[in-house]
Parts: sequence; C-alpha cells; structure tokens
Amino acid sequence: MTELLVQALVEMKEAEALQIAKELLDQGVAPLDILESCSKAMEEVGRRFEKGIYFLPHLMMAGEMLRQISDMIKPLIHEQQTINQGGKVLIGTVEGDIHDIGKNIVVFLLEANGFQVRDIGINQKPSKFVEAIREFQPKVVGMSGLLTLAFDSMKKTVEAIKEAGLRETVRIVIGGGVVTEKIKEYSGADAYAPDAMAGVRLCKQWIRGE
Ligand code: B12
Repeated sequence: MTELLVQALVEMKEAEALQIAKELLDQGVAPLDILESCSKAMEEVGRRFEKGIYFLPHLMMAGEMLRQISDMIKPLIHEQQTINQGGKVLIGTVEGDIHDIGKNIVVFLLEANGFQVRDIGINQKPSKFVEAIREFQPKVVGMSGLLTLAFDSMKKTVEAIKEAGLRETVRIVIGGGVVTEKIKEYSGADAYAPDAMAGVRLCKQWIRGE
C-alpha cells in the first residue's frame, strides 16, 4: 500500500495520493512511515525533473501534495505529544532557498517532542539568523537547504554567527535533501541530520548537555 502512495505521488495523481495516505493512516500505519514514502516519491520526482521529463509545475504539484499530506499527519503527531520542556530551537531555510516542506516537518516533530521552536521561514539571510539568535536565545540552531547553492549560504550563516560572537552559545545542525556530512565540514556546522527524527534526537542530546 505504501508503494501505491509512492506511485500516485510520482505520477502526480493528487486525489489518489491523498486518499491512499488517508487510508494508510486509518489502517494505523505510522505517520513517519508515510513521510518516508513521501521522501522516496520526491526522490523520483527530482530525478524526472533532472532528466527533463518533469518541469517546474510538477515540482509545484509535488510540493502541494506533500504539504497536504503533512497537514493530515501533523495533528496525529501532536496527539502523541509528551509535555516536557525540551528547550529552545531556532530554525530556518537559508538564503536563496525557498524549500520548506522538510523544515516544516522538523518543526512539528520538535514541537511534538516538547521543544520551543522559532521558525524564521524561508530564504533567510545570515543577518536574520544572527538577529533571531540574539532575540530568542536558542540552544540549537537548525538550517535547512535543498539547493546546492544553500551550502554557501550555510557557511556564510555560520560565519556570521561567529562574527557576532554567538558561536559558542549555540550548537548548529544542518539538513535537507542534498546536505551531507561533508557539507557539515564545509559549512562549519556541528552536525548534519539525514532526516527529521535524527534532528530531534540530536537536539535532545544537546539540550541534555551531551
Ligand atoms: C517540492 C520541490 C520544490 C517546490 C518546493 C515547495 C516547498 N514549499 O518547499 C518548489 C516548486 C517551490 C521548488 C522550487 C525549486 N526547486 Co525544488 N524540489 C522539490 C522536490 C521535488 C521535493 C523537495 C521536498 O519537499 N522533499 C521532501 C522533504 C520531506 O525532504 P527534505 O526537504 O529533504 O527534508 C527531510 C530531511 O532532509 C530533513 N531536513 C530538511 N531540512 C532540515 C533541517 C534540519 C535542521 C534538520 C535537522 C533536518 C532537515 O527532514 C525532512 C524529513 O525527514 C525536490 C526533489 C528532491 N529529491 O528533494 C526538488 C529539488 C530540491 N528542487 C530543485 C530545484 C533545481 C528547484 C528550482 C531551482 C527549480 C527552478 N528551476 O526554479 C526551484 C528553487 C527555488 C528556490 N530558490 O529555492 C532541485 C535542486 C538541485 C540542486 N542540487 O540544487 C531538486 C533536488 C530537484 C532535482 N533533482 O533537480 N522545488
């Protein structure tokens, strides 16, 4: 059944994809497993885009389907919420990049795990991250980026945080599509998280002081 979801998403069958996602949830399939299928489908959509089989409207449609499935799943994750004080996490998509579906998943998983999250949104300049750190005083800063050009934006943001004298006050985690361990080294961040749950686990460790 999750295979059918991947297929419907890849083939841009919006109504069918939403229906299957709903049925899977009704059957008790874990929300995170559904998200994993969505990520798998997005990889194929991305591949078709690269090959010139799909175009921008397809990416937009894929984004829209994903947003609707995320909205469907969100309340279910909140239902499992544990009331504990996780700590403060600031998050945003770096300059030049407007992808935010993955970031939004990270936000709601963090909130579901009791973290106080400030989401500064998409296409955020390094100075905006610095400003928000001063104001919100988070323990963790998360940066999201799906474009190759986001690597430089991440690096510039880490540098700006350093120049502002705030680097020692925060731990920095990066994530999103093509980000890897190598980009962590390149950008000067403290960690890279391959998926949202890995990000949540890291935040928990850091806030516990590990
Ligand atoms: C949907 C989509 C769009 C939508 C985005 C809608 C939205 N609101 O986000 C729209 C149509 C707007 C779009 C636009 C573009 N896109 Co686009 N897009 C995609 C697509 C198909 C899916 C992205 C997605 O949502 N994936 C699903 C989510 C759940 O995955 P995720 O973001 O990786 O997040 C997970 C983890 O990485 C992690 N995570 C993410 N962020 C963070 C942050 C932290 C702190 C942590 C801990 C974890 C974490 O948690 C999530 C859940 O586990 C990808 C293909 C792909 N393979 O990803 C292309 C893709 C990212 N896009 C691409 C391109 C080229 C573009 C455009 C430049 C196209 C154009 N010609 O205009 C523009 C860019 C505009 C800009 N300036 O940003 C390329 C990027 C290539 C590159 N290497 O640079 C891709 C890879 C497609 C491809 N294969 O060519 N796109």
